[in-house]
Amino acid sequence: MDDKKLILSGIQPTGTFTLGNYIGAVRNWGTLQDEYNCIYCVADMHAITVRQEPAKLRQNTLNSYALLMACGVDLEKSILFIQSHVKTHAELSWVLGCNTQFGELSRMTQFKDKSQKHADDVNSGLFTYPVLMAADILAYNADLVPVGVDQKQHLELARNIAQRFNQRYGDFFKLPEPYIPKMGAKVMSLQDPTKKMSKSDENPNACILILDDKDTVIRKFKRAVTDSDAEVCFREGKDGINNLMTIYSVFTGKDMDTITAEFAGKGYGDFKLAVGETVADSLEPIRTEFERLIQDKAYLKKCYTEGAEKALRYSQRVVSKVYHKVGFVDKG
Ligand code: ATP
Ligand code: LTN
Repeated sequence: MDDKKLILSGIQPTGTFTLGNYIGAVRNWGTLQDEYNCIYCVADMHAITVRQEPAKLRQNTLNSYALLMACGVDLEKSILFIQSHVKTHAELSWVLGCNTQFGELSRMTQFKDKSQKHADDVNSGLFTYPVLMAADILAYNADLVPVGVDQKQHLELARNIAQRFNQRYGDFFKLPEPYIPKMGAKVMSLQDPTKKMSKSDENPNACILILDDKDTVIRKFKRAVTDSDAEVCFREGKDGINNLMTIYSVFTGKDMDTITAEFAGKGYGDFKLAVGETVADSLEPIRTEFERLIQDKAYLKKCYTEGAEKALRYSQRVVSKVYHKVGFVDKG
């Protein structure tokens, strides 16, 4: 490869992507492709840390793959694959797990949250999941990892694991840096703007799904929880309005002062409608492209098969060196 920096990221196929996933992560995956070499995966192995219905997981995985393409991941420029198709991730994960402390994993806030939420199934995969995520990144010796702010702690752990490995076995891994967008790194729920917008929210009005149609998008924005004064301005304590302004700003490129001026003297109703229409119009081409791609199963299969071959070739070189470094006998 050339001397461009390498980007790696993943997303779980646990449902349809939300506007939070799109703004915080996936949208940037497309825009980074010219400046960097990019490798992206649908993290289906991560998804089974919580119970999944097998047929649904398979469907969600294919949908996620097609949706990433529809969101702008270009297979001429980037590698896009399904995580379980590339065995090096699990192989490296074992070695990295032997270089990760129980205490470090116990401190992961997502583990604490998810083990409370799924108290009947606190399985060891849920606990060691950040090690697999570190393996996803380190198997390619990636420089940068575009994610939303909620993944920052996992990324710090990946750096610590890499550093520990380097101390024990000699300098080898790069220390991956998070790439977190300045705007929209944490899109909030439309129903409770103190909480992150999340795929797994039970309230369907709390999140915009990328595949929602125009009327649905507008309806959800109209119902968004705001506050009792009527000024569209970005200020502490106005969580709902701040969130809507951030979303509007991301799609229009307008800064907060410009948005305030645009809606001076108008009510929240006008503002919510404008945000809804802007978002719906921006998502429309994605929905159309997704509908086209998901029909063509043969083409999708060709894409993810080639993606996995490229990813395997790349990561195999790294993982073979790791195996040698830790003292495994080289294969003939
Ligand atoms: P789940 O509810 O199943 O935990 P999720 O919606 O949190 O799912 P993930 O698959 O965990 O989504 O995240 C995929 C990517 O989207 C990650 O990079 C994550 O940081 C980012 N992301 C998720 N939610 C948001 C949000 N509300 N705002 C910005 N980025 C987000
Ligand atoms: N754990 C992440 C998804 C994910 C990821 C990765 C992100 C899996 N592997 C590698 C960045 C790099 C999540 O749940 N959002």
